Amino acid sequence: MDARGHPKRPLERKGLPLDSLVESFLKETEEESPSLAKYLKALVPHGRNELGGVLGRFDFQHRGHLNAEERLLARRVLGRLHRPSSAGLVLTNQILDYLDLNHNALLEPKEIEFCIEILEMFARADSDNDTVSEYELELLYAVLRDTDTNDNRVLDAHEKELLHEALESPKAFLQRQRVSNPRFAELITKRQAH
Ligand SMILES: [Ca+2]
Ligand SMILES: [Ca+2]
Repeated sequence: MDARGHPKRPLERKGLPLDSLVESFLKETEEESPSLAKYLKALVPHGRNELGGVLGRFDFQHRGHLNAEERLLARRVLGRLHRPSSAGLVLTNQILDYLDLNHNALLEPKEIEFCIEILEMFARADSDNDTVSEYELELLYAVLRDTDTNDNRVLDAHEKELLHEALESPKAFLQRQRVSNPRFAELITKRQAH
C-alpha cells in the first residue's frame, strides 16, 4: 500500500485535486441529480473546497474525478443533506473523518452503510423528514465528539459499538445525550432560545 492509502498517513486535503473533483462532479450531477446540483453550484469557493473534500473520499482510484458508480456513492451521502451549504459541508467533512473507520481518507462500502444509518437517525433528530439539516449535523458532530472517548478524531471499534446501540433505540439515545453530553445539551438549549 502506498503512502496515500496508509492508515497512519491519511490523504491530506491539500493533496486532493479539489477543482477537478468538483468541476467534473457538478457537470455530471446537473444531469444525474438536478436538484442536488442546484445547491452545489451555488456554493462559494470555500464551500466548493469542502465539497471537494467530501468527493475525494469516493475517488477510490485517485484519478481526480469520480466515475458513475463513485458518483452514486457520493450522492448517497450528499443527497441526505438538507440544502447543502458551505457550513453544512464543513460539518459533513468533520463527521466523515470520524466515520472513516480505517482512517484511509476513503469511504468504503461498509463505512458508507454505517454513515447512512447514522444520517438516517439524525434526519429525525430535530425535523421529521429524510434529510439532515445543518442543525442536525451539529447534533451529530456533538455526539461523535462525545463518543470519541480517547479523542483521536476517529471512531475506534469500541466507540462504534456505542453508536450501534444508539441506532437500536434512537429516541432513548438522544434523550440520554441531552443529559450526558454538554455539547449536545448546549445546542438544544440554543435552539430552544430562538
Ligand atoms: Ca475508510
Ligand atoms: Ca476514538
